[in-house]
Amino acid sequence: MKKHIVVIAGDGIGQEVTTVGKQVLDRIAERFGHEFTYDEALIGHAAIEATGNPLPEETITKSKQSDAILFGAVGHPKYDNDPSAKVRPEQGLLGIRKALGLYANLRPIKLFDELLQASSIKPEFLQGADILFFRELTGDVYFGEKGRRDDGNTAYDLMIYSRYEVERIAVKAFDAAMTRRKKLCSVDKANVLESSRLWREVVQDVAKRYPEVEVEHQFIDTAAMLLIKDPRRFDVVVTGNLFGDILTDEASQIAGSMGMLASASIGDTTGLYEPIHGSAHDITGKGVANPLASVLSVALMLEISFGMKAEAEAVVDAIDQVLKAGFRTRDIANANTPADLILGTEAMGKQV
Ligand code: GGG
Repeated sequence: MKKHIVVIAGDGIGQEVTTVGKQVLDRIAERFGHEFTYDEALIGHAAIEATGNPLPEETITKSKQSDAILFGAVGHPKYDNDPSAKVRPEQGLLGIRKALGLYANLRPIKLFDELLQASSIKPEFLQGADILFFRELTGDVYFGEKGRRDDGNTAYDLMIYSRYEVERIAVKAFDAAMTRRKKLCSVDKANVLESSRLWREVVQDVAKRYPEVEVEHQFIDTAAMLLIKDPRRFDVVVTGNLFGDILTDEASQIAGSMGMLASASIGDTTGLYEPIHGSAHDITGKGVANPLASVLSVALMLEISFGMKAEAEAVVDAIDQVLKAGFRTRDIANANTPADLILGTEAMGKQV
């Protein structure tokens, strides 16, 4: 099969980890007889530096014309200490999701057996945990009206959802639940927020079409607690943009590290595949970033966008074998890991 992939490495460790992701794609092409061609495009701080715009038009055009997007990360510390900056790297990521209609963000929480000890959670509460998050990606406070009033002394971000937006992500989540353990947890804050009351109402409506799926509704605060207390109770979790952003960072600790969590953003057009981690400028250029989230994102791309299930399994199996052989990047190593098995980004990529 021939596929054209746009690589948008972005900022910080985005460059390092997508390089490994691309190497894994090349290896898959070689092993399975495919032809993958690539193009590169700018986003985030890198794009601001080059063009003044965090999401150049060319990046959108190239992305729309591709079969899939391999994405790295966006962000730069200089903006964190400058809250008044009008142009920010993150606008690139939010903008491309909106421009491509990528409303569903799938975040699988996969715990490799070998990493049971790497997790912050006790192994006895963890073994067998397997959760698929659906984070809504193009609505909520991220896209609602925002601004300042009272001479800048009052700020607001409107939390807004329409029935249509909730319904389409709910359908995706229910469809996925039907292929898994047929359990779905919808997370909201319906005891306080009107947008959450609509969210719950719509999920309840959609649930009627899926009588085989066992549905529960949890408030975000309870869900955050249950995720640590009893992660195995969850199968598919569907939630809004803000709650999903926060909850999946928390859930990454089930998998041992943020560096292990991949994501697929899907919707109306080309799928975008990226690690859930950000640009991590504290370790940029040191060659120590964990590339496995990027590699797992490649596995999602192969399966979801290209329908290459065997190829995706080969990638996940390769990671499994590398971990079984004892290799670790430093974020998933512990005090007992022999120093010669702690690898940098490039070396870990080569092992995979
Ligand atoms: N690879 C994910 C990434 O770059 N995250 C940084 C970021 O801006 N995240 C905001 C979001 O995911 O909504």
